[in-house]
Amino acid sequence: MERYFQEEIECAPREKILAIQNEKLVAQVKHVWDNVPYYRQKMQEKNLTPDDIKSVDDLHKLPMLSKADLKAAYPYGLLACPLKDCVRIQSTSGTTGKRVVAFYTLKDIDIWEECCARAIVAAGGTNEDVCQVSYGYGLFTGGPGLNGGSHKVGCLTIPASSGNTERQIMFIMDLSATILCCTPSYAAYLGESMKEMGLTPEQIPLKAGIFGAEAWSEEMRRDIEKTLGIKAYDIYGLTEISGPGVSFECSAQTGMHINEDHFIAEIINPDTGEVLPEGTQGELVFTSLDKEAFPLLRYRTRDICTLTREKCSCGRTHVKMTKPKGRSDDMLIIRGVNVFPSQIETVLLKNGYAANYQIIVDRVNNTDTFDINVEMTPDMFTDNVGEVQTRKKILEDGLKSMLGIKAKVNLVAPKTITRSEGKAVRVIDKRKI
Ligand code: DLL
Repeated sequence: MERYFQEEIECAPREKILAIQNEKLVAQVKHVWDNVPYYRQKMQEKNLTPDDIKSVDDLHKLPMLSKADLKAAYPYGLLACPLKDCVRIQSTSGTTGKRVVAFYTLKDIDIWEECCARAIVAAGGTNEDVCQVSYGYGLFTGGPGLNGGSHKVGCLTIPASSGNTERQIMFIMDLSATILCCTPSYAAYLGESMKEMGLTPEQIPLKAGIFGAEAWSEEMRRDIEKTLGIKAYDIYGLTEISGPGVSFECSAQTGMHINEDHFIAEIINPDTGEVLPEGTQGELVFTSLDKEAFPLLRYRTRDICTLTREKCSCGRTHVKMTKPKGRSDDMLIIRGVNVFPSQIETVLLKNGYAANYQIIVDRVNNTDTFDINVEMTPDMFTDNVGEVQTRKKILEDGLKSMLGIKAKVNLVAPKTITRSEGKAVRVIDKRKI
């Protein structure tokens, strides 16, 4: 039987959600106009006042925000309430050097934790569960968000944080942890380590995993589910919008329900900014409907995905997003072709490899070089050169047909690629362009 944390809202008819969104949006635009001069000016540049925004239908009129705005307004320029009302910051490392700093009031934290609680209940969590949170704690939102959600569900919470793999496994086994929250790459590593210790899926007490913070493929999901003997659920979010729990997977495991009573999602063409119809792939844009301290309107995530409103078997009515393929800024352009690491991962896992790989791109004589170091699994490992060559060719052919360009595969010995305890670093781009 499907369980919900807040059934009346998670399964509410579309009209009810729309009414909530309309009311909250009008109030939110006024709140931002009154309190954030930076955004007010952007609205004025478009000749807009809060009176122009009467419902969600007017959303497209509002200016968009991007990472560049966060940088320009760093650190306090987008804060919408007095500092005395803020109780926390969370942060994420920015690619441009400056960190993103997001602010929270007590109410903001409460709503964020409720969103995480919805995710835990959707993964089958109840107050009978022991939930090990192995996302990093501290400035990263993963640990604090799932920790708060786990409390709200009433699970016994193990705030393990990331790292110290032996201790992680000890707690899972000794305290009979039933739910594991961490990045999918760390889950895969924990699974690999437990297998090496001789633990079978039947001996591992876990029943569900809530894995997110980075892109991962369906093949990787199946691998983790098999090694740990669990059902693995995806969870998505970003610091700018709150953290984990912006959307989460349900028993259907076919996309993540976006918490539409708190966030409006749009899909745009990343090149033109044009809003795209439902079902079209594009860049995800979020509007926070009730954040008090750091309310971003039409924030461009750079994540590429598709939205769908098809009826879900779990009973939830909120729109679903597909697994992001990766960020538009994770996308590599190699010899003019768009390449997402997730496509490479799909080919590797289909051919029996684990997700232990590294992509190295460089430019020699004005031509891009494209190498992929792929770790062999212990049972594939051999010094038979012919066999290694055959394996390499199969992978190169598979990659060519997936990507349309040729990559050079280097098969390396098991355990030679560094494991990640948080988000995996899979791309080394040495091109100086
Ligand atoms: O990663 C929040 C989070 C923590 C989500 C724990 C889920 C679990 P940031 O560090 O700000 O926040 O990074 C946000 O990570 O824009 C996506 O590109 C990526 N991302 C997050 N979840 C997923 C996912 C957290 N399930 C950025 N699949 C986002 C793919 C994801 N990418």
